[in-house]
Amino acid sequence: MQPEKSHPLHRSASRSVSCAANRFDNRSVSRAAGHVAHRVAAIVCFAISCCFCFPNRAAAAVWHVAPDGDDAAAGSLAKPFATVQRAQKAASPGDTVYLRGGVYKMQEAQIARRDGIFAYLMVLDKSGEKGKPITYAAYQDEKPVFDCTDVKPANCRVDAFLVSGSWLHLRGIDVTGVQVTITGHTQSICFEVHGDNNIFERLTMHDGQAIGVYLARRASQNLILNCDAWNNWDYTSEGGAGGNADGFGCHGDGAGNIFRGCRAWYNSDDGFDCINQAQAVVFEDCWAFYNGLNKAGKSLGDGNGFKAGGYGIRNSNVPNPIPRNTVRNCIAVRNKVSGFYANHHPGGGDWYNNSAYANGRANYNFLCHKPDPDKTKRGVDIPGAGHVIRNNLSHGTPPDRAVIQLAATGNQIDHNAFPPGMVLSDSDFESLDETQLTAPRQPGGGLPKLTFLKPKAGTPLIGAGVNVGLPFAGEAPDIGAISQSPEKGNRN
Ligand SMILES: [Ca+2]
Ligand SMILES: [Ca+2]
Repeated sequence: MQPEKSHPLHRSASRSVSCAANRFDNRSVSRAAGHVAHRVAAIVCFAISCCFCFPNRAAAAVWHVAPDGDDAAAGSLAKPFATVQRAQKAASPGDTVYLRGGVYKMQEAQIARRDGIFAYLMVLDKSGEKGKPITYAAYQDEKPVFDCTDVKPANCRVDAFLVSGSWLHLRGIDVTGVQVTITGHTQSICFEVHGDNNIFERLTMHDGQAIGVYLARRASQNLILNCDAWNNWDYTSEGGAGGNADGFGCHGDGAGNIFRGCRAWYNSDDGFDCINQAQAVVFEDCWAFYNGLNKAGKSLGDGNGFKAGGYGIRNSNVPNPIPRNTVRNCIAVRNKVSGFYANHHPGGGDWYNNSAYANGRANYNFLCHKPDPDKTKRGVDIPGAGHVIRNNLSHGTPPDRAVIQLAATGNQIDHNAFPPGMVLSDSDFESLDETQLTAPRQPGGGLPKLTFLKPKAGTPLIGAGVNVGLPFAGEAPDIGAISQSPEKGNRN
């Protein structure tokens, strides 16, 4: 078995053999000659060392996996492996594993690890290193599809991928059909993440019963970039209520996780959910729409666009300090219940430059919770405080549903387009064509360009915001997630 380029381990072996040979040869020469010979040998040995001891990072190995591959093959482009697990065995930090396009029809016999009720179909537990990630990427513009429809281990929670390794970069992988086999409370997951410093890019997770990307345990410093999760509904469990399939979830105790440029729609529970996240998380340039519903419009689970908080209804295990989450440049449209939701969070959050349109109960809902003083029973719901709310817009709901459950004092609220201070009309926007939200991504994976919810020139939204630390051109940023001028403070 040979990779396409020399493997670092092979190069180390060459070095030790060469140096041992030089030491042996020097024994038989005279002292004077030996001195010269020793110097020559030292130079030769050093030269060999330079060639073989310090592998050039650019020479990292490349491996290939294909649906018609063979795990006994070399893993080359011409003779690819069949499975991700085999490629992981071969890969070292700095290496790239290319996944050829086509359907990988996963089977129950391929489950890599079982642990109690958990069945992990593929486990990425070998880490890269800082500056030398192991990359698992779609080959060129091909589309590797991991179809998990046939993987139905009885009474198990199913993960398509468990990523417990760190310094990994996954790009361009499609996961579909992940199953739920438990009829009570449970969840299945497309990508469960326990590691740190990973990048999850251009992953697509759809038409299954599972959560898309789910960060848990010590997962920290992960970037979830330009991923899409749609049409996920856990119809097998809890009578089909659909209360567990979110698009994206962050529920660990690690810091520094960022969701950027991701879309979630028609997921049966919420679009983005960090109810159990103990350290601050950032959602930016993300879109959530039609969550809590299925394509036919059936009402399913919770149905919030961004459930950006939690803990408040608990009497124990509330993190200290309470995490302060950030939601910026995000869009929430026609989610069943709330577009942007604080979800009983006991502290405030930072909400900048978001746009909410026509969400079912409210565009913005800052509901908080006052615990029971004796902590023996559920406390009472109260309006939220501690928030900083700037440059956001609300449209498409009755005025009394634009912003709800916000305390009259204790928040910093300014430069928003909220009624009654500013009531927008349809004519303030270039377009209200929601179909733009599901348009194909740009070639590099960026979100499609929108005229939907984009303020028209001359409207009161232009230049009416305040500097919140995001880039903008001109005197002041625009209000909302989509700027009239692309360079004016958002990346959409
Ligand atoms: Ca739920
Ligand atoms: Ca949820």
